[in-house]
Amino acid sequence: MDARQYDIIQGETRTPEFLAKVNANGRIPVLQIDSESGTRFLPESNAACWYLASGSYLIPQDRFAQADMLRWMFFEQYNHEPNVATLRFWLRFVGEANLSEQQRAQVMAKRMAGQDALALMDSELSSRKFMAGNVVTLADIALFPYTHVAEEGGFALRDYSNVQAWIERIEALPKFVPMV
Ligand SMILES: N[C@@H](CCC(=O)N[C@@H](CS)C(=O)NCC(=O)O)C(=O)O
Repeated sequence: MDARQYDIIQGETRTPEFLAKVNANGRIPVLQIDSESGTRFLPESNAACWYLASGSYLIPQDRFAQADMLRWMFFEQYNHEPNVATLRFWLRFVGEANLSEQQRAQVMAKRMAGQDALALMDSELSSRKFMAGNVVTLADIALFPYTHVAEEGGFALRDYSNVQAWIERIEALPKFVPMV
């Protein structure tokens, strides 16, 4: 699978061409699907993950288990990513000194909401191995990336020992591929 990088700091996802052809929402990641009937683009990371994992062991068959897994994927989008990932982006890539006044005003609220999200994960992970049960699912795939680098956004992972153990469990999975 080939990957194309876009520089979001330079606004490469906001060009008229990107908006018209790839994602009218101006954001990455976007999965490009080429088939005989043409090329289609699928924005939204969790939609792309669902497409790729469809039919695999990463999506439980049981109706409740599947919905419960989706619950954690919605949590990732609503409670986790906008706080944990956004703060990391602001602090690590934009730089604290370069934040706009509007961004600066949101830092404290995002820090508290991000801590709440990590604390909820930590308490849920006290009774099971993975986010949606004792087997790995797409919910873990959705939540792992920004959780394991949360320190880069100023979150102290040592405060969440069950989350730390879960990170180690995921990194020990046979087909785990580290992010570069
Ligand atoms: N809900 C979306 C979030 C996508 C998103 O916010 N992407 C950011 C980078 S992580 C982006 O492309 N920002 C560029 C911009 O807003 O111009 C997903 O999970 O795919």
